[in-house]
Amino acid sequence: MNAPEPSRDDLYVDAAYDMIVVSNRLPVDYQAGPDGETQWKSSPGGLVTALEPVMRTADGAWIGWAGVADREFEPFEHDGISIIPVPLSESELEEYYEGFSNDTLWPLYHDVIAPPSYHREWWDAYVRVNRRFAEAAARAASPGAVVWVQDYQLQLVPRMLRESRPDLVIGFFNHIPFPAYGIYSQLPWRRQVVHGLLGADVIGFQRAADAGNFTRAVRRLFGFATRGSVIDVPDDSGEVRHVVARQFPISIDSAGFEEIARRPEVQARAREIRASLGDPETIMLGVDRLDYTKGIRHRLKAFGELLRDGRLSVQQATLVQVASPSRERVETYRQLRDEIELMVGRLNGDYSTLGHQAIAYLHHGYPREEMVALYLAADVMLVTALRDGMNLVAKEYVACRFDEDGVLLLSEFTGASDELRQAVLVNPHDIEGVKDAMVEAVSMPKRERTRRMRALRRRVRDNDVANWSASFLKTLTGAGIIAPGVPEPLEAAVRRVAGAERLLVALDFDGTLAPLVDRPEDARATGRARAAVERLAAADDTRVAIVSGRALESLREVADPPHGALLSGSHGVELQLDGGAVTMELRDGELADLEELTRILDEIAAGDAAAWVEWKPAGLALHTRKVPAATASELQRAARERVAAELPDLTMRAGKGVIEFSVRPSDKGEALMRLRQHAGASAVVYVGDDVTDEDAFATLEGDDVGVKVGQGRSLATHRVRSPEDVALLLERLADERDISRGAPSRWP
Ligand code: GDG
Repeated sequence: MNAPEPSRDDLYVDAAYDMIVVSNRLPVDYQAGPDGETQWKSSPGGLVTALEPVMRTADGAWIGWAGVADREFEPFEHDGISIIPVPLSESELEEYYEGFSNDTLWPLYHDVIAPPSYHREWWDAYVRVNRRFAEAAARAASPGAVVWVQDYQLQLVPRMLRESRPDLVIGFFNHIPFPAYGIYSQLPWRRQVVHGLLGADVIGFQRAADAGNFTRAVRRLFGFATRGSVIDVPDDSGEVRHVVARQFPISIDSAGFEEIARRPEVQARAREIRASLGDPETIMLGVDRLDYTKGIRHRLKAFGELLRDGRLSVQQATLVQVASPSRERVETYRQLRDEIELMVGRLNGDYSTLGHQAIAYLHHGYPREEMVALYLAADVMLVTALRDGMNLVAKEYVACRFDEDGVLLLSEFTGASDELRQAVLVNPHDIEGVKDAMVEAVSMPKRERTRRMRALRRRVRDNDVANWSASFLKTLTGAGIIAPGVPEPLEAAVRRVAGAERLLVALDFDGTLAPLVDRPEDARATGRARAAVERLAAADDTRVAIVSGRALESLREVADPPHGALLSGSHGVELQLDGGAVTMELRDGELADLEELTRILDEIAAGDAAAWVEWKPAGLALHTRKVPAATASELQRAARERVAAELPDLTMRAGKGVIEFSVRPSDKGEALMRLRQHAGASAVVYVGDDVTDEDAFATLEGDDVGVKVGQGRSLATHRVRSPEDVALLLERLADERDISRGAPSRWP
């Protein structure tokens, strides 16, 4: 098959998302309803909050496991985000998740605080499950889409995806530490894992030290050249890809936490908590998943010794320890729970009085409001992790303390300690040091507390989770989160190009002038875009062209082009210039191919009532946008395979919910060059959202302006978010054009 871009010849797409997040767990929890029906509840974590705005504007999908084994769920939509569940069997849950992820990688990456177990069957399951996630992403991603893979459970996904979909932009973020090579090298599959990660374009870590450990592992295992955060990764053909590996410290929705903290009922609850603990002078708080990395034992030991030595008394200080249940089927975690509960029991037995408890131990999860009330009630927050990627609890405590009070005691072995330098920093292995730090925190004067908390708060406020995702995506795509409206650099480019003697404004239609809709016949340009296009088309020195993959006839119907507009349909096979429509004549062989293609696609489209075939002068398109995802993928695969076998010379294009075959290759780039020549244009503005618009962007030069609508890899130098913003851009262009030729502007 002759693909217009070699990298896309082997690609099939059944849904079409421009932005995909892949994580082990979905951001929703499955619940069986009262009558056994399926219900979904959001599980709002930091990651969801960070990515929600991006996902909504970018037509995003989230791929992950729904949290129940041996169940398959169809894709669905939840709160404006498309959710694509990936199934796991009970044995995969044991081997891939509890085994390899949580009993091999987790302890290894946390500096072998607990001994990692190495089992070959677990590794096999890890490979199998990673492949399943990669395949789901490959099926769902639109051409050139951005796929962002999360965390250590899915380290092989970037490479697997790159192999099946080289057109994608692939990011990976590791939420946990990456260990020094001396430790990492224990892993029997150390080469495969690093090779898997190197499939990404950008590999993000929490700390600079983690990124450094990773690049050193790359050098030791593969000998690839590295310069700062850039790694040169040669592919099979010897060509070099530049992979970026660097730190992007994650954060929290700090404004969201502060908002909860300011609610009167949450503050009342904080007072109630204090009173229920017998109004001690100081409340110390620990909040952790019950995990051996969190240093809960070290904290209890230090606190117990302070009580024993009489440096603190239970009237003075109570420790509240929330240990939320975690990984309870993994043996190390069961043992840890027993040990901690034994310690708490002993300490309470030894030191509690009837009126004052030494330790309030809570083995539950709590709603976020209750957590915030606890943060407000706590005079001292204890974060004593032995190793922690970041530790969000530390940042949450700081975000909640709008009263600029409270002391954060923070382990040097957390990622957070790189940023939160004004905390009381401790080495949790040094029990004497932790004891001294606890006493220092308890007795710290108010002025000192305020000074430190103010600085900490500034840090957390300035680097919140929205900044984190924006900076990662910016490194990944060069675009990041696209600002609403017309971004300033684009405004400047518009002002420049508006001075051109003869300007051609060439616009894609679907997804650019018109929002995408399920039924192509329903697509219409937004009112504002249409009005701006009319204004531009009315001027003598400006030509407007609409450049579409649609057949000319269908384009005329939906676009209702203004008088004098030039049109290009069927990816440049049909043109309507001033003398009327021109279609390339098909040769006999091409006509025969078209007939054969019609027969094949009609047969395939009969497989689902919602599938349909669109006729084009030099090809056919099979539309599956309204077909359920699983069937759509089958139909597209069938079309690809049969056409490849029976009509191997045809050109294939995959778009959003559509797969298209042409008997005559042509593209929007060629169309744009003919239009430019016809219009005698000295400069061009081209706006488009689809991968087929890339051919047009590739022809731009000099002061020409290329604008990509939405996310995804692009040759265009500017971006806007949506068709609504395209309308604003065209209005600005019409205004500037008026100004540059001295006509009165509509705006002062
Ligand atoms: C991994 C890395 C990295 C806890 N109990 C309850 C509850 N939580 C919330 C906390 C916090 C989150 O869970 C825990 O985040 P941490 O960062 O402290 O730790 P991990 O779970 O180990 O997370 C870590 C993180 O990924 C992000 O990249 O920072 O280093 O190990 O948000 O508030 N929340 C509620 N009830 C609870 O009982 N509502």
